[in-house]
Amino acid sequence: MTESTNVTAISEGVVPWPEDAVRDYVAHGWWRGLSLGAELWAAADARATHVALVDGDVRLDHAELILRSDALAGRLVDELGLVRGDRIVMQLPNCWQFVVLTLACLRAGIVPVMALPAHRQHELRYLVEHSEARAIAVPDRLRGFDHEAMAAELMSGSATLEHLLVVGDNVRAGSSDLTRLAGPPAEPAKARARWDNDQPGSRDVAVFLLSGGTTGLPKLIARTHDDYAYNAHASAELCGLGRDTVYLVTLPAGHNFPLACPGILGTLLAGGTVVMLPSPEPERAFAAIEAEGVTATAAVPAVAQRWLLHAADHGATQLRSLNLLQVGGARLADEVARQVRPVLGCRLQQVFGMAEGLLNYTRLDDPDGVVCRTQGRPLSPGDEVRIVDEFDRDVADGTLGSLLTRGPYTPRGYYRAAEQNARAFTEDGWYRSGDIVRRLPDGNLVVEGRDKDMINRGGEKISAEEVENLVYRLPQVAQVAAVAMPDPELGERVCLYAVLKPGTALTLDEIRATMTAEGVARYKMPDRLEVVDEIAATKVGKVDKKALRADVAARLRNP
Ligand code: OOB
Repeated sequence: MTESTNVTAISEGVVPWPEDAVRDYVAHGWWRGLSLGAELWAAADARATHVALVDGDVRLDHAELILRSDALAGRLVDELGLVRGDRIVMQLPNCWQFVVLTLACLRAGIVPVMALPAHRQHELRYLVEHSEARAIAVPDRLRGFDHEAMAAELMSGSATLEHLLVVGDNVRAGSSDLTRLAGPPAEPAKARARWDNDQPGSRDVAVFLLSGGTTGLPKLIARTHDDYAYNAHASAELCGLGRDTVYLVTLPAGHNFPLACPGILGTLLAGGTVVMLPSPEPERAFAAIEAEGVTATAAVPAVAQRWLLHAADHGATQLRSLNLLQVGGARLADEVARQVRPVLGCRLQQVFGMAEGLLNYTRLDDPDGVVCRTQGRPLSPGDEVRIVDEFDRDVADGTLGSLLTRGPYTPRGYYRAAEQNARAFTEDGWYRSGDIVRRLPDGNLVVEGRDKDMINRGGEKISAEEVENLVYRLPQVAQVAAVAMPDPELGERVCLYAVLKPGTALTLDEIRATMTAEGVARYKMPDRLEVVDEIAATKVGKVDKKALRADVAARLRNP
């Protein structure tokens, strides 16, 4: 690490890019040697009195947003004793405090671990342990669930957690009131000067994203300031974001897509306005689009479909300001893609991305055939993509193969995961995305399937292995396999095949009850159970998931 003077050591457990790649990324100007904070603050200074962030009645202009973030950064250090490099597990819904806390972390070099609101003890305990987090940020209650109590319980069993930051009206004794901590500073000039003179290094870890997960437990992806700033900048440029952009967040804000593709960070870097809404429920989303003059937003296919249905019934006049609907996270059916422009009256962009890095976008000026039938092409000229057969040999364009990738915003390994890295990355640093794709002559990719053991439930990724490990805890289970079954709304849901021990019985409800008692996120719950005498195996004796997927699809067709 020699190029920039503003560099501190990459922390232990983070796989660095090799020196020659770094030189290349710097030489092309993709890596700018700046912290994300420095970039965001410069953008905000140029747009001081323009609205930056809207959440219900709360409206912060760019100057106020960065001032509060500076103040919060100071309080995290002074009042909580956090230091650069510490981690905070973030489990906040889409609210203004999410943005202020994220910016505060970027500014102080504290690393947010982006959990999802749907996570429960099972997931959060692991994230806290693996990241050795010293703090966790949660809402008090959300959708009837007491996150504050859950986090307090986690804290009592954790060797590292010391601080519980809570967003809510009645923050309990022992918790820190994040809304207060994120309030305006008493001495604005001081709050800011402190960080202007003390920034994290550009090669330092900026955020930990969660992998979609194909192994038992989710992996952490260390995204650095250089790489994540480029991710957000280049995406904002490709998507034509600018000062007039009003970007609506309805997907969970900690997910890479709404966070930085171009999402919250890309919009703020462009000097635009971010509107936070807790859910993509069409009635509220349409009303927010109309009220705030939203110009761009991101959805998963299941949400796009709900919006199309809602617009078919209620019209789309509320969407007049909307120019761009990005859809990604799971495969968008061509028929659904074709309806977007006529029914919603806005442009569609398909996004095929991953928290691990590589982003593919259809371009704003692509013809309808490309926008409706492909998942786009890589964002950066620095993105390297190979499509290979089972022996890692390149296949010809038009032929199906597995996608491998490297590039300026695709890290070369997961955090503290040597064993998984040996499987998920080639020796020369290519990430095995596990997606089966086809490259068209014009360079656009079509996602045709996957060879990773994951279930994509409406964009929420579920590791089959994780579900299987949980089900194996039930004493009745001799063998179990989790596979995707087709679902008209969500694309896929979880189906279990189980062989039971002689003389025992088991129902889907019992499995779900056990998983709930273990504190597993609800989206991972199986929706169907097939008790069988034997589970199909391949020639080499592995569970034949392809056969099981075909079996459940056939059962659904002929019930
Ligand atoms: C996004 O990120 P993750 O990390 O939740 O999931 C990545 C995986 C991909 O490997 C692929 O299997 C699937 O999700 N996927 C798609 C897709 N977009 C993602 N499969 C088919 N078509 C698409 N358009 O999902 C993500 C991250 C950034 C931007 C957008 C999505």
